[in-house]
Amino acid sequence: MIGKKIHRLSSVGSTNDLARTLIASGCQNGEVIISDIQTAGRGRGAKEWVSPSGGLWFSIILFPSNLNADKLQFLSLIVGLVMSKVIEEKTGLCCAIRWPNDLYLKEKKVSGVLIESKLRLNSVEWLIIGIGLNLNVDKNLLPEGAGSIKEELKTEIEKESIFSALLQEMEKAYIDFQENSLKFLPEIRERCLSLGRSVRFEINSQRLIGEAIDIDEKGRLVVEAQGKTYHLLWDAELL
Ligand code: BT5
Repeated sequence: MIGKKIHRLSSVGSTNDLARTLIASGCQNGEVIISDIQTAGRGRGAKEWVSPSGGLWFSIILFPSNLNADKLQFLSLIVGLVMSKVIEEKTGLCCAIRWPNDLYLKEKKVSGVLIESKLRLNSVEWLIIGIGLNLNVDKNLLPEGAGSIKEELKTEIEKESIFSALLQEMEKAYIDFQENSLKFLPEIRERCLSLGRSVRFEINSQRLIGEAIDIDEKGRLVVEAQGKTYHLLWDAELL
């Protein structure tokens, strides 16, 4: 189902934006948009996602039949898990999940996930999973703090084989996720670099420093700070 129809472009503003246009004009469950470059790639909020040539920039459109909005937070972590496992299988590199939506390779961000959705009451009418992976990207084209798979391996990886493996594994994980999202939790915890680390975060306009101790069954980051326990939602910003 995922990737049965793939829209391939050499350039687009944002694959997530094009996905929205396709949804508005009528498209099928599982359609995918991939582009060689994005001229207006987006992260969360108003943040820019730098998307030069060599990267893997794509979006998956899904129309879930019965998905509660509360589960979306978890989906972002599952996408990170799938990415981490496919990259490891194809390249031998072990990327860690940085809660809630990043992949890190040796302290450098190599991937980000942007999930956007439309809700009807508390159920998800559609969702777009936007994925960016700095695969064969030159370091000098990336922002400070970013890394790429190519820079680490000192060689290029065939993009198409990673892309098709990601679509395949994403489909399997999405089916499992709808049945039982909790089965992914142990592996997510294992690969999550945020756990056991000190985190700075903002809550109710207050800046706090605490220790991330767990990811709960809703995908929230559990942090202890100043004798209290906080369960952070995915729009929380780790500072
Ligand atoms: C993300 O946002 O990490 C989600 C990125 C999702 C990108 C995909 S590409 C396909 C689809 N179409 C889109 O338009 N978007 C999705 P966030 O957690 O808000 O992180 C954004 C921050 O990451 C920026 O403020 C930069 O600091 C940093 N950044 C920007 N470009 C980067 C890159 N290529 N690699 C690593 N870090 C980057």
